[in-house]
Amino acid sequence: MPRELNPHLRKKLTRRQLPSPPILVEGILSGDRIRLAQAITLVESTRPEHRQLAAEVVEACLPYAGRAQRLGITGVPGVGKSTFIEVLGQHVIEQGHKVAVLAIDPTSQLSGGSILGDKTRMGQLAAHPYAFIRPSPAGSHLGGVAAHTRESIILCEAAGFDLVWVETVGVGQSETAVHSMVDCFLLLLLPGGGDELQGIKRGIVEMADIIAVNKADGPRLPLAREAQRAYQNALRLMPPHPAGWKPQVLLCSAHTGKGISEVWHAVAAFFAQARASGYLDRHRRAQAQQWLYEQVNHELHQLFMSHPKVARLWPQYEHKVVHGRMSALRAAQRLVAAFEGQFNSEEE
Ligand SMILES: Nc1nc2c(ncn2[C@@H]2O[C@H](COP(=O)(O)OP(=O)(O)OP(=O)(O)O)[C@@H](O)[C@H]2O)c(=O)[nH]1
Ligand SMILES: [Mg+2]
Repeated sequence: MPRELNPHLRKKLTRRQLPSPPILVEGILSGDRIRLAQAITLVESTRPEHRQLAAEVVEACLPYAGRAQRLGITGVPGVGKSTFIEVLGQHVIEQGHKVAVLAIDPTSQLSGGSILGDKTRMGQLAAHPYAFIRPSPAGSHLGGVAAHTRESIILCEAAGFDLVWVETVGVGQSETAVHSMVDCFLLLLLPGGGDELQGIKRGIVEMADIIAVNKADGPRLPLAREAQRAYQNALRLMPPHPAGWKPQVLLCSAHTGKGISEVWHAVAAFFAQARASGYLDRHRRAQAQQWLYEQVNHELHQLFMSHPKVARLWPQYEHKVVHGRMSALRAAQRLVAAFEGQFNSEEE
């Protein structure tokens, strides 16, 4: 395996020698992609000393962030997300945009995942000076994904990317997290089949602002049209969109490039409507509130679990709860009391 393509190796190498926050911030603001990548590594780090430095970098970048269009792109494995992003990315760069792609990879923790494939499938885009592609492991904690991806979005915006795309695999819970940090949510579907056959969760369709049936080429075209009709009908039954937007179902082929510019038109139309209706601002404010809430949850959770007394008592209480000798409610109350220093008994 070529060394430079394995992001885990790269991460291990760079993590030890990350530059200081002022150097990172200066680099980010001047559009230096290496500094941006290093800052994201810092933001994703779980080491407590890194959290403080990460907060400093994010804080310094915040005044320069917020102006990008934030687009979530989701779809089941194999639907063609990477291929689609490669093509759409080049399309928007030709129009003068700069695009950052944050790909959340749920498989990467175990196996190195599809990152390797993505890097090669998005080869041209990855090499373009106006593009930045960053695969990130989904991590073990969902709050973590949300928090770190939000921070990474801010860093990308401060680095001058006017388009930030967050890619997820549409099978798990991380879509809800991603939905809470993007302005527009694009769902890629396969030709034919309903939700069950496609393996996507119902809620994900409801979150979509734009649906594109990919692989609408060759013998699959009739099936793609069928899927388009089915989802157009399904969307009619959904409650009205808060932006007054009519979610669209389009056809495209990342292979031939057909329909790709229409998808981009739909994204532009969505942003025009979202801005005009005031939805964009409202949505972002609500997201910021949620961010604070999640961040506090996350920090408290970390603090709680790393508290020495909690760590010591946890196995005892877990054992009792697992064997039905204590309710989870009572055990939780005891652990919280221990955390607050109000409960000293180590055994009962
Ligand atoms: N016929 C056809 N094939 C496509 C199209 N888009 C992608 N593919 C093929 O579908 C396969 C999967 O594409 P990817 O872009 O890797 O899909 P992905 O959604 O990124 O997959 P994961 O990263 O595993 O989640 C590849 O073999 C692509 O060449 C398309 O529009 N038409
Ligand atoms: Mg992919």
